[in-house]
Amino acid sequence: EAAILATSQNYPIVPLGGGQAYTYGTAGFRMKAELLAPICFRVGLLAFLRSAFMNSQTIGVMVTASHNPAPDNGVKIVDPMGEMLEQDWEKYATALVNAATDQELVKIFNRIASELKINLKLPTKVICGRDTRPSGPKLVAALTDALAATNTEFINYGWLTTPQLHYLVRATNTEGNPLSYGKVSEDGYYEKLADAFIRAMNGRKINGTLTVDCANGIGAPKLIKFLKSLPQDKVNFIVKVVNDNVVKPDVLNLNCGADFVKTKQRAPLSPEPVPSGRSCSFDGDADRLIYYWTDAEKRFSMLDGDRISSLAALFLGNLVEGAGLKDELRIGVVQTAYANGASTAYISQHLKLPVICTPTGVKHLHHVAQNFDIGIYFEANGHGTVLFSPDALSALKTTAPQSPAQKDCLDILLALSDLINQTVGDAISDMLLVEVILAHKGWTLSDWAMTYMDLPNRLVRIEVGDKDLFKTTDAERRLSRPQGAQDEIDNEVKKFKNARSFARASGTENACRVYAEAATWSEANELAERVARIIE
Ligand code: 16G
Ligand code: ZN
Repeated sequence: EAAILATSQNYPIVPLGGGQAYTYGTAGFRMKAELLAPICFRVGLLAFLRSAFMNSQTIGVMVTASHNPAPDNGVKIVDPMGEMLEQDWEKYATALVNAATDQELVKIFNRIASELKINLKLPTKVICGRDTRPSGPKLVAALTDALAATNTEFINYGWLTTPQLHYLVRATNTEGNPLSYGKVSEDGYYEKLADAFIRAMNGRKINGTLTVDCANGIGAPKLIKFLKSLPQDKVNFIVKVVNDNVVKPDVLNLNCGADFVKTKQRAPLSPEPVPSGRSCSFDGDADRLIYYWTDAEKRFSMLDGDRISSLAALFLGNLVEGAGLKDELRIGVVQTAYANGASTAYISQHLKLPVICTPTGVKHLHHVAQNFDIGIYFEANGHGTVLFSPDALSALKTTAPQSPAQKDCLDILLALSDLINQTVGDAISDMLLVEVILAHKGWTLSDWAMTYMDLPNRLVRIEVGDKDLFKTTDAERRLSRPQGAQDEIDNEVKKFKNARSFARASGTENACRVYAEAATWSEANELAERVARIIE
């Protein structure tokens, strides 16, 4: 306690004028990096409490601002199984961070400990990683000070992708037990992926070169390490890594990366696209993935998170059928309101799989996906993964194949359960999944795109005085506040064919977002603008 008080003096919290408070949002605390050191110090205190509360299990802390501009940064906590911090605890994070003085901080710290009956004498352990932002080391130093003040064992892994940190947290907590998630090292992560990738390929060949835009972020050095660890005699995977400049801080996420490609619906400004070449983009912390190509006439086509989700649903559904487990394993897909209506129709009507819609934010999708034996979840922005339940894993391991074809299906499914990150969306792992599926099907990106036609759509960002006036229900698809607004939206939607539109408050900035889709581009635009006028 004395140690916390003493160290805390070095990290005075900067009050956010106007009666505003810091909040642990969808992506932890995220803002201009200058404000973050005291927040990281306090998040360190919470990580200590969480580790003690979870009976000495290891907790993760990731310092990143993902796809946001280079001057921003952020910090979030990872729970023992590699999942996002349990939602019930977000309020404790918010309470600690908003304590006005050092004394009040200690008071809140003690109050949380006694409220949750946390034994503060237990050994505790925290591991951390950070992206390539230059503000990272200072923020990790603040975290280190908090962990020293609480006598917490601490490993700083330095540069990691967000999903690598999630991997390491789970691997640390399962080390030496039958549910071991893999070796507790960055190399262990590459080994696990490389081995699973080769098994999942099952001798198939990959066509042509894949160009990977790494958003000038952490994905670049990590992807290069992965490729070095891949035995080239076992799989011919030719990758060209571009936008890999992690030395010049201001180019991070600038005119490139998954968020740029998805929101601008265009290829990165550089390099010049190879006509009809296969490309994909990661975001700044390598947990999002978007595929695309540009044809000889310079027409751009994109395959986003909804496309990855429906591709995975198609492939996994066929494998489960081939493995003879169709009646045993429940496959389902989880999306948000942003999912293109054509993808929802394809999955539910054509693939005949259940689709559930949840509010935005990975934590919501992840928890719903866990209710399936094979739960596929992706946000349209390219963040997502596929979760295998313990029942699914044991069925795959214990089913005795009656034919070589059935054995192949079982083997490939098991390989995919190792290849696909079970903790969080992972651009490297998801990219390998897509490459496996395309290789098995012998598909180009345009074959993949032909599975269905996306509905034209438009997303608009609207500055509002107070976004908290906007409240939603029905997984963010309807506004419950302000009163009457939803009726007005319904009224506009009615005037268009195949149309859908919704408005929601952003969870990451003080703005509202309006999404609209309709039968044609001009109608989607028109509808988005009309709904935007209702919100303004
Ligand atoms: C966060 C979420 C992302 C979501 C985005 C929505 C995580 C790890 N990240 O970045 O999944 O799509 O917020 O932002 O959950 P918005 O609320 O500003 O639209
Ligand atoms: Zn990200």
